Amino acid sequence: MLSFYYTLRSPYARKVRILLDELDTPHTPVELQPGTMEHGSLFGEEYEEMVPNMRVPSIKDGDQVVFESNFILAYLLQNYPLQGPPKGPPPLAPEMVRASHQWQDNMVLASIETLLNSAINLAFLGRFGVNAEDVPYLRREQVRCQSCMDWLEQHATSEGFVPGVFSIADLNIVCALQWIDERNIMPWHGRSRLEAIVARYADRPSVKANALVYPA
Ligand SMILES: N[C@@H](CCC(=O)N[C@@H](CS)C(=O)NCC(=O)O)C(=O)O
Repeated sequence: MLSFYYTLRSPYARKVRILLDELDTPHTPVELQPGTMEHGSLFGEEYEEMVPNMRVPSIKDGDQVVFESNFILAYLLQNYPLQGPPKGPPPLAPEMVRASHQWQDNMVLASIETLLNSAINLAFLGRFGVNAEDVPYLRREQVRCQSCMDWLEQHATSEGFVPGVFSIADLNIVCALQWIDERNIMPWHGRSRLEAIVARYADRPSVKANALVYPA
C-alpha cells in the first residue's frame, strides 16, 4: 500500500491530499509532527534519510520514494488513474500537462511553484522575526510573488487554466492562494480570473474536505 507522508499545515501536502481524494487512491496516511529547526531534524532522522529534500510531502510506493509535490501528482496520475466516475463537474484533468500545450502548461505550473516557494520563504523568515522590508532579497521575493500572480492572471481564464477540466494548475493555484489568504502573507485579490478560479473550486468536495488545518 502506498504511504503518504504529510503535515496538516502544508499547502504542498494539501495538493497531494486533494488528488488522492479525486483519484480514490488507496493509501496509508502518515502524519508527521514537525519538531523545531533549532533542535535536531524537523521531521525525524528516519524520514529525512528517506527524503533528500527533507521536506513534506512525499510518498513511498513499494521501493519507490517520490518527493516534490508536483512530481507526486504526476506519479499518481500516471500510476493510479481514475477508475470510477470522475468527481466534479468539471472532471479532473487526466494528465499534468496537455501534450498539445506542454510548454505553456509547464510554465503555468512553474510560476505557481515559484509563487508558493517565495511565499513560504517569506512566511518561514517572518516566523524567525525577520522583517521582509528590511532585507532586499525578501523585498525581491515579494515582488517576485506579485510578478508571478500578474503573469498567471494574464494566462488564466475565469474557468481555470485548461478549459473544461479541473486541471492540475487549478489545483495548484487554489492551494497556493488559499494558503496565502489563510496565513495573510500578502495581498493578491483584485485579479479577477484568479479570484474566479478560487471561487469556482473552493466548494469542490475534494478541496473542501482537505482544507488546511491549523491548531486552535
Ligand atoms: N518544492 C517542494 C516544497 C515543499 C515544502 O517546502 N514543504 C515545507 C512544508 S510546507 C517543508 O517541508 N519545509 C521544511 C523545510 O524547508 O525544511 C514541494 O513542492 O514539495
